[in-house]
Amino acid sequence: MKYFATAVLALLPALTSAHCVAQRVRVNGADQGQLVGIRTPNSNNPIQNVNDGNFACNSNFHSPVSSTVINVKAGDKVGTQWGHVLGGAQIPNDPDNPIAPSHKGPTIFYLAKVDNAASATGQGLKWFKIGEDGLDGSGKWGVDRMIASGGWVDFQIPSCVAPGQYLLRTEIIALHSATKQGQAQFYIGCAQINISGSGTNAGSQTVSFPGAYSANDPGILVNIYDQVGQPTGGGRPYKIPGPAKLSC
Ligand SMILES: *[C@@H]1O[C@H](CO)[C@@H](O)[C@H](O)[C@H]1NC(C)=O
Ligand SMILES: [Cu+2]
Repeated sequence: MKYFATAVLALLPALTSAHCVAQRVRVNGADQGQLVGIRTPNSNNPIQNVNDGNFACNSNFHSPVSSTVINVKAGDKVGTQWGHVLGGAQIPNDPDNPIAPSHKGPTIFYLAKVDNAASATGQGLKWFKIGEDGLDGSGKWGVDRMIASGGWVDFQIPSCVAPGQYLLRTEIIALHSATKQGQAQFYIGCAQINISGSGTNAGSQTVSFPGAYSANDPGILVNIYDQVGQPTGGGRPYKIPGPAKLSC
């Protein structure tokens, strides 16, 4: 009995904080290193208020924040890696790394043009969506594909994006409790990139963060479960929040 009680208690922290943080960037598969060119919060707790003042890029970052701005070409595939905690696993064979599998939902990338990606805060920027992966026809989510990729989410920088420095906002929305307003979990990180190329588009259909999402968006206040309680969407299409993504 004593052993059982101890084992249950030992599980509790993992059960109550099965969250994640973005912590690495890769360019065409080349890992740039932990905390290089990306701001990673100290806490893996999600934001749940869509009007949170730090909804653009999160807050309370590991210090020092990287001064690296990662060079990419328009058309490159850029990825960000999520992990349960900084470094990935919190315990050996951590079942909640890169994120608890219960945390179904979409993965999304936005860009915002800035003068200096190393020093720009996320505040007051005009964001445009460049990548999104929601629910597919077999009931699998962007988060399922992120887990299968070892925490990586990759999207292509559209070839028409204008050269210059940008913040890349990587986002996961975990919808396991989203049937109640205010219970969707937003995981957010911002990478610092410098895009080269000959494109001319620095965003169409731009949005502000906070501002772009509302608490009762159909992709935020939503039941993802089917009739037998599986998180497959129940055959209903899932509408990823935010504007349409840029198409060149
Ligand atoms: C951004 O890329 C351009 C073109 O390659 C380069 O000239 C410039 O120095 C880069 N800026 C930074 C901050 O890396
Ligand atoms: Cu969580």
